[in-house]
Amino acid sequence: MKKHISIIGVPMDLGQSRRGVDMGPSAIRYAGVVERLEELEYKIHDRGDIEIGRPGKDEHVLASDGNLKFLSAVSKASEKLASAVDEVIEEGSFPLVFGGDHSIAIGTLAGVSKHYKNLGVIWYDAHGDLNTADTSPSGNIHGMPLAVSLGIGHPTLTNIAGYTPKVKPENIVIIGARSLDEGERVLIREKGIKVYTMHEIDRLGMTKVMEEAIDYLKNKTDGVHLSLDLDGLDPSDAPGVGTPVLGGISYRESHLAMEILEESKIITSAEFVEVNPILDHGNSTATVAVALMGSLFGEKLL
Ligand code: 6HN
Ligand code: MN
Ligand code: MN
Ligand code: MN
Repeated sequence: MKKHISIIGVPMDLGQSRRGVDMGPSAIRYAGVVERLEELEYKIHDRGDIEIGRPGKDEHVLASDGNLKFLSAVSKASEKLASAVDEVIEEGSFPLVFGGDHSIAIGTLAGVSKHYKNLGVIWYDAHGDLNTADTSPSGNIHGMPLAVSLGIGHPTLTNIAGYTPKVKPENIVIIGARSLDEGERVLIREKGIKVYTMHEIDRLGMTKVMEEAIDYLKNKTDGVHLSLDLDGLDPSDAPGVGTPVLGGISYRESHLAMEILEESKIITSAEFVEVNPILDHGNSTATVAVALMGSLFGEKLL
């Protein structure tokens, strides 16, 4: 019997400051994701896009809560996304979410986590996304979703889907970090969050990093969500992102990471975020995202 994947697009750009990332889901579809995954042993159900409310002309100010830009629009979209993801899991299908900026992980994790006692999270990203309104240098909610999922942050965000927290610090692995704000460093130390920075990736190699990450999560979790921010990759391989950071993970290393995850069979949900076709060279970043999904779902050359 074919396994089922359900695609949910989230054209969200209000979690950060550079317009265009709302077109990420279209760019990823245009890069041929459905056809690519259909080649594998999967039946694909594309549920289309979540509707994102557009804030009115004056609402930038109204919708801001101190240092949280567009709090109300982001919260509303997160609730809708959480319900959609919840439904997909109820149906026995694999949720595959396309961003949109990384603030959407708040909704994805809210929908996923209620189905697991001990959800693991692999956060593949140049950033920690562990800010709160108090520590954020930007007020952009896309820099906060991992903190929010730990139950740290504005209650409107931490209580999406009516419960908190979504994930325990000991069930998180961050991979690819090379840009952390001071408050994020403090939180990582305080909570003992496992982080493979670029230093460990260079030093140990991606194979060892992934094997360690899988060993770390395997026995203590009953499901693992992959949250892959395309800016985890080096900007030379993934230029179409809003907050690029030099010195990132290569396409080859990422491809290998996805293959190792596929072999481990631990991944139970996934999202690919921050593809911004306006900032891209051609549609290369969406194309990379689709190639990585191919590897994650078992594409083999021979
Ligand atoms: N992302 N740490 C910076 C901030 O504004 O909080 C950058 C966050 C980037 C978030 O790429 O998903
Ligand atoms: Mn991110
Ligand atoms: Mn990032
Ligand atoms: Mn390297």
